[in-house]
Amino acid sequence: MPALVLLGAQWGDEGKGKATDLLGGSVDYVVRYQGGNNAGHTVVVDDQKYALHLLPSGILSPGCVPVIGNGVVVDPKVLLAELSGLEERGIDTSRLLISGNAHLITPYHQTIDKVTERFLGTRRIGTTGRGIGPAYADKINRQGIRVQDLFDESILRQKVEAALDHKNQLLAKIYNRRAFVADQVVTELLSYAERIEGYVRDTALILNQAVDEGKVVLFEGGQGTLLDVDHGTYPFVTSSNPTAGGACTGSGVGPTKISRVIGILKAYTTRVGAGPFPTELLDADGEALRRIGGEFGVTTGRDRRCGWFDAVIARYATRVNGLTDFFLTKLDVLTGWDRIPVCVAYDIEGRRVDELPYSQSDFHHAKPVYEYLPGWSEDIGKARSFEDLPKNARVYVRALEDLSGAPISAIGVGPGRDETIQIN
Ligand code: 2SA
Ligand code: GDP
Ligand code: MG
Repeated sequence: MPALVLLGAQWGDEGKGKATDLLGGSVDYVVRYQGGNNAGHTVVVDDQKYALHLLPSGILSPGCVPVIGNGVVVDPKVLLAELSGLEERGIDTSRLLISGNAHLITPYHQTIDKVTERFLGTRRIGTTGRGIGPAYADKINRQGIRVQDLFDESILRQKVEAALDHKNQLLAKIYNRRAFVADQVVTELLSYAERIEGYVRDTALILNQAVDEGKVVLFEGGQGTLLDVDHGTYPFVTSSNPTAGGACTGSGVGPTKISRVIGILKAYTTRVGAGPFPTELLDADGEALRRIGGEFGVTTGRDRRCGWFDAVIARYATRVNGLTDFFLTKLDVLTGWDRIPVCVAYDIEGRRVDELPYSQSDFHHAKPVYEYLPGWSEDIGKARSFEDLPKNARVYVRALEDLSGAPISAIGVGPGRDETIQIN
């Protein structure tokens, strides 16, 4: 098992943080390959709750080297605050490695994210407001500032000035905002440089060497498959590639080195922000899933939209990621329903559709075709083997497995590290 990817199979918040942490003990490196502090992973260790945004979950496992790959966008202020927060709680953060090629989120990216959303009004994406999209836009536009730029003041100044030239006009003319002063931005960025420099390495080289030495490298996705800028519900997506291919471009490790791709799959569905969501529940069931499942954003605290399990999405995730297996999470949240609807296909204007439609209009019009599975009322929090689960919970798991197209190798029955069933 030299290198494996663990990613969200739905719209994010499937419980990736816990899953990564669970594997952390047997993993040598945990690598974030995309996104930034828009991610929010909650990990519960010994009744202590940790909310991580930018740092890889592996930071909580003492034997593991956490890595921020080149594909990540790093807000240096947030990075240092998150590191200090963990250090104050006794977590050793000295093992962290950061790619010098990762791009920086600067104060102007955050401002542009917020003003653009405000300007869009009802057409807004519902971003996390962390500057993610504008930072990636600058990267693709070749106007980005990279981590390594922090260590050369003259280059940093040139790049910040070039990046601000056009943005300041945009901010003033379109958004009626004050211009950013390049000098102030440079001074702020330089104030972070010294604390960050010690972590910066050629992470692509280190990771390839690690794989060649037989070390276990885990790539940890942020957000989820349906939020992927290429394969998700565009434009209601994030600006990076959480899907499996992103692990390669975002780290510099080639696809032939990856042998396992695990999709984290919630036993129901949630989404934060705007965009289509066929199984969304706007009734008491949706409210109950939110309350029981604690479905509130880790980063922004926003209510997550909740709905029943959608097997069309799970099958799509299996396909576009080449998933080898699933971890099914939050099965315990479904305890107590008499019967549980599962979306097996869509009805699109009278047609039954079994695969995710590539046409955005079709997807917007998709109505779920439900099959109803019998529920269970027993508390499953103490189950530690598949056989410990009540019969109807086992039926539910097996049905999801059949519908989703890949085996389920673990089941979450609670938020704690040990509240997990490993299968086989
Ligand atoms: P952005 O900020 O540009 O990435 O927003 C674009 C869309 O991506 C969604 N998005 C997310 N969806 C679920 N979870 C995310 N992380 C946080 C969490 C979210 C939070 O783990 O709870 O706290 O609100 C995440 N990050 C981005 C976002 O809602 C937009 O739809
Ligand atoms: P991530 O973004 O995919 O890492 O997920 P989040 O941390 O944003 O959201 C998942 C939430 O579910 C967190 O609060 C976890 O502690 C919690 N969680 C993870 N697995 C389980 C599980 O099996 N059961 C329950 N009840 N909660 C879980
Ligand atoms: Mg999350």
